[in-house]
Amino acid sequence: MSTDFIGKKSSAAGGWGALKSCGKRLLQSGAPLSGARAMLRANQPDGFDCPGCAWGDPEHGSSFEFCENGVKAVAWEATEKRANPAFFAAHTVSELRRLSDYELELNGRLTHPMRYDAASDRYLPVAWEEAFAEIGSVLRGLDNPNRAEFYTSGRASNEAAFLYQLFVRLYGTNNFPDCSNMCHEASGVALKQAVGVGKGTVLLEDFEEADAIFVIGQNPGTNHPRMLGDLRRAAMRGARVVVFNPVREKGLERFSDPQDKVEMLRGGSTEIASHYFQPQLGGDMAAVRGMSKAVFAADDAAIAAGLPSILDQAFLAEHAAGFADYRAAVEATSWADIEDQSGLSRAEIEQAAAVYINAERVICTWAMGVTQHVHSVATIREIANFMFLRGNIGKPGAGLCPVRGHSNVQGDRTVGINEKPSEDFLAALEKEFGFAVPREHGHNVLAAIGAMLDGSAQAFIGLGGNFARATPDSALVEKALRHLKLTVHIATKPNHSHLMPGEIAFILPCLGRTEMDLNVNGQSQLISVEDSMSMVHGSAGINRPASPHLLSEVAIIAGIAATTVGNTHVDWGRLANNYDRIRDHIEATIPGFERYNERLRKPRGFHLRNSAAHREWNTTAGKATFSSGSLPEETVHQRARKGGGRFALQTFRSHDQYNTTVYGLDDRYRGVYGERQVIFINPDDLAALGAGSGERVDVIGEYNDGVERKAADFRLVPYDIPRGSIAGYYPELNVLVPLASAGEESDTPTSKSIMVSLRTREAS
Ligand SMILES: Nc1nc2c(c(=O)[nH]1)N[C@H]1C(S)=C(S)[C@@H](COP(=O)(O)OP(=O)(O)OC[C@H]3O[C@@H](n4cnc5c(=O)[nH]c(N)nc54)[C@H](O)[C@@H]3O)O[C@H]1N2
Ligand SMILES: Nc1nc2c(c(=O)[nH]1)N[C@H]1C(S)=C(S)[C@@H](COP(=O)(O)OP(=O)(O)OC[C@H]3O[C@@H](n4cnc5c(=O)[nH]c(N)nc54)[C@H](O)[C@@H]3O)O[C@H]1N2
Ligand SMILES: [Mo]
Repeated sequence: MSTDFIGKKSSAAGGWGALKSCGKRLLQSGAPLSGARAMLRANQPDGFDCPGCAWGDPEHGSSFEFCENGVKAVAWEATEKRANPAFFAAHTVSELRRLSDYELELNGRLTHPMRYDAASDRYLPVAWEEAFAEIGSVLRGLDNPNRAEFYTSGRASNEAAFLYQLFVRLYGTNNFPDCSNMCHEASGVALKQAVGVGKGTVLLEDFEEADAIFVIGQNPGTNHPRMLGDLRRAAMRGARVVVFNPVREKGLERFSDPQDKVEMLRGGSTEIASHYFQPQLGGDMAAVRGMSKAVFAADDAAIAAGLPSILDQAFLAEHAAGFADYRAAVEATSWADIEDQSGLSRAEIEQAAAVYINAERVICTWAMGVTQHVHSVATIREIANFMFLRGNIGKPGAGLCPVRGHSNVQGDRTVGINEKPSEDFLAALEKEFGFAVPREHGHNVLAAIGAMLDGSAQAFIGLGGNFARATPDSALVEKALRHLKLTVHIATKPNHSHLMPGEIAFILPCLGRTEMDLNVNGQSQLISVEDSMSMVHGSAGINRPASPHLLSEVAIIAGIAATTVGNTHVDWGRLANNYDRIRDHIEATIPGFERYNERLRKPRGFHLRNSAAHREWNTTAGKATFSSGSLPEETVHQRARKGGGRFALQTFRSHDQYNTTVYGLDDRYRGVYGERQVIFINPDDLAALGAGSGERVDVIGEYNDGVERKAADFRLVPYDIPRGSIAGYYPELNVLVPLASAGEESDTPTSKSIMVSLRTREAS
């Protein structure tokens, strides 16, 4: 394979490049001073939780961990630019729709509540009270509460999310489409089945004790940069880091820590991955099963040689269910099938298994490269199976670690954002607030889109996020939103979802995480969030609000709730005025939040107990439960390979974006500058296409539902990625993600398994 890949030309991840990029972003945000000041207080005991990713915060070392992309997230919010009424007066909504996501958000922070005026095709300022009254009146007027969809994006605090779900359930529905439906849903579903709790089982401290860390389908260098610090420390003390990723991601190869002065001055860097395997898209279940097969073979050999078993027999006997069936399923899977589906050779898989066997304590982390496929739930079950073999759960230095996306997506779920709530939780709500809670399951993201498309949904309320751009088949979703009777977006910056107004439409501007949240008496309010390690901690902004007209998310929800459901069961204003009272209700209804208000104010907050980490199994079998299904019949890569010039496409993030928020047009680690319309492709595939590097193509959707899907004019970039698999950026490629393709049991759009073909521009 050719070695002249763009990604390999530049040096290690992090380092001076990271510092340079931060400086640039701070200057561009127009807020170098408040941005820099704010940055110093991110993830500090007395500061705010970083609005970037959901990686945990260290206990020791008081200095905050430098994170390039955390700085960008903070600076982006602390911008001095304003999307104020003058901005909206100067542009019709149709004009604004022609801007890219990047150009749109560059206009800065929203300052006033705005209402859409169809006659002038513009958003005009509106008084808060008027907005609340009209929203309440439309919602009250719907003939059925299930006709409204209440979306949540994972930045909302525990307090805002709890109040939101309380309001929505009082209103009468469980329609909670949530960003996690597009994200880690499969992890929640699979882990619940396997270990009885849909969350990760490790703490940050476990990374200090692990002998091996498997990182599957995740790009922490860009998306969880602080995790690189933990991986680097692990690598430096000799732990093995085993990566499975079709793409050679630089942050996983070498990392130069901007906080390490010696490393910075010497221009040095630390090798992160001791082993880097490049499976085909969707090939991870086969790869993991292959490792289990190698573990069983090694175990047989050990026993034949009169040596002790290499399996954790005590764990299997005492804690596990379904082991014999799993072993039989693995034995029934041939190496030929494993190699074919994973795209890895038996030798490579055996090498990875050897690392596992030689480690006493193993952590496995994963993210979107695992969760956004058709077979994600089965794959995560397989990861759990593999980890059970040597008891790698519920002991120090070992465990399962789905690395969450949005900074509070996990917390939002914990406090009740769930379209299929548990009976225990509903009963607790009923008892605490004295109203009849709706029991009927509600809509997730795909069901909500379905309801909007078939006309049964009439209202959409978005607590943050960019629903229209983050979801699949963006063209269809746009149409669906515009047919609604009511659209309401609670947001910090303008985005494309706001430009698809329903008949009555509002944009309601809220405070960001970095800003001081003062109640009507001028007292500062604290919010709280939960990270990927189930640590719950407080967060208080320090910046002056972007506009005096902003309200907190909590206050906005309380305002809508009061006009929609009234104050009989809940005194919304009283709760909005003191978040401690909201937390008292959380404590009364959700296990694990005892003495919430007190413990929240401890420097690092508190840990929500994870039963599986204590080897208590709340599963049907009451044990750590093996699954024993067969491998997927066919993955997207296997189907694409059958001919017709088709490829398996994944959509991932560049280094300069936060989901649909595009900070800049560079992707430094992958060597792409000033553009986002690119497709990464193996050089041999490029040659086979008869195309040169830099050639422009249209990407054509090949999903078999008769819908024409096309993303026009993308530049081909040769890259270190297996033949047949290609990659490009989300959200530009969301027009190609079919609504009809969803994960089995998770219903997650399959953003990493898209079948496409490439058409050179002349031919189109
Ligand atoms: N700076 C920044 N931070 C973020 C975000 C952001 O956009 N910007 N987004 C946040 C959110 S919401 C989330 S969910 C996380 C996302 O964090 P990630 O999951 O790291 O996000 P992606 O960029 O989608 O990267 C997926 C990785 O999986 C690999 N991959 C794709 N398909 C496969 C496969 O089939 N098998 C394997 N083994 N690997 C595969 C890709 O090559 C890529 O390296 O990050 C969070 N943090
Ligand atoms: N093709 C493809 N599609 C994907 C993915 C993929 O990998 N590929 N990833 C999926 C994943 S993992 C996720 S999580 C979703 C993300 O989906 P969303 O969470 O819906 O999208 P974001 O881009 O994070 O939302 C950005 C907007 O949130 C608003 N915002 C920012 N901060 C705040 C705040 O503090 N409060 C409020 N109220 N609003 C705020 C701003 O107005 C900003 O424009 O996208 C999914 N879609
Ligand atoms: Mo996410």
